[in-house]
Amino acid sequence: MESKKLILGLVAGLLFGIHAMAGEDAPAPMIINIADRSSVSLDGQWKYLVDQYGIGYYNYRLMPQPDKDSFFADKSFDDDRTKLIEYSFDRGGEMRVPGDWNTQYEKLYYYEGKVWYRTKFDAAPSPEKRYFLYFGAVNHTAIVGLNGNKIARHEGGFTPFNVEVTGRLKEKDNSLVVLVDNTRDKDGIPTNNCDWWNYGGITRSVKLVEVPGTFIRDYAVLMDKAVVGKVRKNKPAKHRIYGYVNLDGSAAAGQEVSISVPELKLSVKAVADDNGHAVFESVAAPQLWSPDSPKLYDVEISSAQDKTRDKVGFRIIETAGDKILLNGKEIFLRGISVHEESTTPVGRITSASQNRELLDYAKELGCNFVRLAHYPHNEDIVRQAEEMGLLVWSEIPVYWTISWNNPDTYANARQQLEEMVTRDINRANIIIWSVANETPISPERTRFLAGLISRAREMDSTRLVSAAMEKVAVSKNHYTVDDPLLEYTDLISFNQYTGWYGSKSEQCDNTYWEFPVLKPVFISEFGAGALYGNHGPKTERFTEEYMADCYERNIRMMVERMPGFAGTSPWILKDFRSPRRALNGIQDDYNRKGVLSEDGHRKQAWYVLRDWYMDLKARNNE
Ligand code: GCB
Repeated sequence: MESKKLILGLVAGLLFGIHAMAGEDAPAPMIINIADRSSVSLDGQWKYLVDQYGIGYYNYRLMPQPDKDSFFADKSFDDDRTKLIEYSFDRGGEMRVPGDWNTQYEKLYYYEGKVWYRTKFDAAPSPEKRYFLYFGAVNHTAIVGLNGNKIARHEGGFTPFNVEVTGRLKEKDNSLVVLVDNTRDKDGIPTNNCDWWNYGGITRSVKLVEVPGTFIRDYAVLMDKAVVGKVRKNKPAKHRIYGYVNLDGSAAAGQEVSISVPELKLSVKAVADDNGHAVFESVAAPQLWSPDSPKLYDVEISSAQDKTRDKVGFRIIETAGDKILLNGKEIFLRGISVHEESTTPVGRITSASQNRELLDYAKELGCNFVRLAHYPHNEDIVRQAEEMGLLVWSEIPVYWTISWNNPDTYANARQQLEEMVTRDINRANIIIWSVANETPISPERTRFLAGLISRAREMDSTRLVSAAMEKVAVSKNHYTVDDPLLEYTDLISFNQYTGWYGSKSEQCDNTYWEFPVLKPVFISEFGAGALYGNHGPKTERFTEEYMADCYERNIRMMVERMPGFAGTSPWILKDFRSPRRALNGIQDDYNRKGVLSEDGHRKQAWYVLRDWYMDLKARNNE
């Protein structure tokens, strides 16, 4: 019966392109605040084998092989040279985890495809505990095998997942094999066409996490914007503090959990329902989190067997007409867009100091906001930004032309959205969830995105939800945004490249804007390209002078002729790798729209932007 099912599954998989095979279950539900859990790091040098044709997975008929014949078996030619075993991880090269493979070996610079990773580790499993393998991110698809068997599959290159391995660990020499595949896919999220480097690999940390039999899996501690009771002069107002705790384990149902914020004298208990879900509410008067005063409170969540600590902030973000209000006060978002790419060496970010470097640049520019484009960035950068008082726009890689009619594509976009929101729901600095970037308007696309927006709101009603849309010409000098998605978003947020794509800088001077609805206008991108150190007339493309001039004119245009202008995140903090940039001697595989070069040199446009932001800051007494 089982084998019949398997055969049917295989046939269905081949016919309908369903990828998951036996043993490739979805990961366990996400465990959050992983840094606070008891864990062992599995980071370091792993063994790797490049597998262009998928020979470690398929047989020569391109049928998936049983685990024992696949590379998940982790055999080696050297185990028994009388046998024909045509691989050996021990003979493979070493690959750093976390890290992208493209920048670790020159021969892998352009490589997209399958790479096998293997590490070995000892463990001391206790029968009372449960164990999970946690992956911060693997780009793009990961199939995880432990001690010879595939156990889970995850799709989505920028969000964490964990796989339960309770009862599967040995004391010595556990073999952890991960098949990583970053092949671009027309039906994927992102799809096969985008403007950033498709860095492959186990790009974020891996841990073995130990939790009690019934443990606190995830939770939210949020604040309602409505004020409770009377506000006393010079005292913070009282608000409803509410949220949930999800317990995971056989003893979850009916168990009591406690949530406390000692500094606020808040201590509340709740009881989990049959699904382990406990909701709570209380009242407190927190000092609100803001860029000027990024106040965070220690929170402790405890259950019969488990306890976890976190830091949370409380803030109110809302819109009123065409204004964005933070804690009831109008705020202008002085932002910058950022890719998760380091300066020296250039590659996927793998350390807290690389995160810090980018955020320090943003602070130096005078920003109070960063757009973490175009996918969920690592958790540490969000947390550091929170401590530094930087507001965040966080987005999923629904970018350009997605397969809007494919239900699997939608399911994956929704899964990535849920993973992003679940991981970061307690981060006060995130004020905008974005579900898409520059997607072409059609009824299918609007249905797809409206579905994601409504899911984001269902999971979290304390933030704004939006998408980076596009402008459209009403007449030669007159632009608007005419997108049915505006009905669903909180902002008129869109990218506009006046002066760069399709026009010259002067175009900014006589471009006029008007919008069909009264909502805050947020320019999620504008910009121009320049090679650092390339000088010439301001009419010559890719000179610093052109870029600086284009910035100046854009800023003037937005400030003077864009009604409801409430903030911007120019494109982009630093030059970043992109396969779409083929102009040798100038681009050399880099998108040159950074106000910094790829290694952190300031271009003239940096100073234009910084002067504007510093001036705004001074005028607001910030
Ligand atoms: C955009 C995209 C961004 C690109 C940028 C560009 O509109 O959102 O991902 O990198 O333009 O440089 O063309």
